[in-house]
Amino acid sequence: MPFVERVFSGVQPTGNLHLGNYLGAIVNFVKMQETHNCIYCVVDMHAITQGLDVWGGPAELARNTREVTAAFIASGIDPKKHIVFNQSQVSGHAELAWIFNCVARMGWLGRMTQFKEKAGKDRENASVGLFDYPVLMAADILLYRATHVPVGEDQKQHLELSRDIAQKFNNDFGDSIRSHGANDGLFFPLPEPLITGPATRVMSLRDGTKKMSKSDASDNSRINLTDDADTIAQKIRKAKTDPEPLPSEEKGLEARPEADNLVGIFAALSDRSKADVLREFGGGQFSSFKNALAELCVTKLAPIAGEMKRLVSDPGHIDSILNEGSDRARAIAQETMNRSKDIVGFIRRR
Ligand code: AQP
Repeated sequence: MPFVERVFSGVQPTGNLHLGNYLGAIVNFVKMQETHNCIYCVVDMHAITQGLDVWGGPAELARNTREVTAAFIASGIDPKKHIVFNQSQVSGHAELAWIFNCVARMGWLGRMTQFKEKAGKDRENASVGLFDYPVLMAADILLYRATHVPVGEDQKQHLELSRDIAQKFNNDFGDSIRSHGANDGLFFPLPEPLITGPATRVMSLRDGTKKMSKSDASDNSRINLTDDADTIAQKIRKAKTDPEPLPSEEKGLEARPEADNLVGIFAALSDRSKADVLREFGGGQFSSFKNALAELCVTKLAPIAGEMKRLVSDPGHIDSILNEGSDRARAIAQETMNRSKDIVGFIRRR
């Protein structure tokens, strides 16, 4: 592989960070730090792609940006060893997205299920940014020529699009890439999605067929990273289940989405497999399993909530982390932009 391995991923500052974001993404961000150079981004430019009513306006955006940064750090991301920053501080994201806009095809974007879901029936009224979201995401990743991207299951299709864009850029500009020194004609890597663990798609606590989501109108559908111990315990107790006892084997979770979801959450939080969890709780009633799950959630999440609270109470400190991270990110981004511009044929000041 001709590329140095590098990890990139992002989280939108759209409020209500939840257990799905934590288990599907942030936990894996933390793990990847042991083996890779990592860049973790608060993607504030993505956050404004929906209506103001969704992202909440300027004051809310800044507050949420600091809160996601605090969640990264409270969960164990080290901003000294790795890079933590907010997207809008590095102009290369928007610049590379423009080049990629001219590489990506309308048909590719038209197939994106997240756009279809978020735009709903009123597509004419959706922002151009929402349609273009996956192209900006490709630029986020490839600006750092990242090779690995830890994400939840819902982002798989967008990652495939990033790979298509990288591949088409390499093909379209192959001769120019070679004439600028890359003999193999490859400038961008095809980034690999890392979708790992037993909770890559955490489902709503009210409906096991729906993804746990920041924008769900029911707060009881999700566990927010900022929830206190009582709220967490109450939400788990109220979580929808079915009347059957828990099965003893994983096969018994098929067609039981709520049970499957709760067992998956338990497994992910305790770093065990679902089979192992069922060996302990199989055959028992949901009530005792829920008590154990509530206790586990509180043990794992309450310290994070406490640390987040402490960190957001000092916005100056958070901003200095973001500024420093942005400086380091910009240095890498600048190199990619210079080379991309040369490859495309844009004249630049030398
Ligand atoms: N339910 C989930 N299970 C597992 N992983 C999830 N992720 C999101 N929801 C789940 C992962 O979290 C990372 C950051 O996601 P994002 O900032 O792009 O947020 P999102 O996907 O927009 O979050 P929501 O809650 O799904 O928002 P809305 O309500 O707007 O639809 C990503 O890696 C994502 O896969």
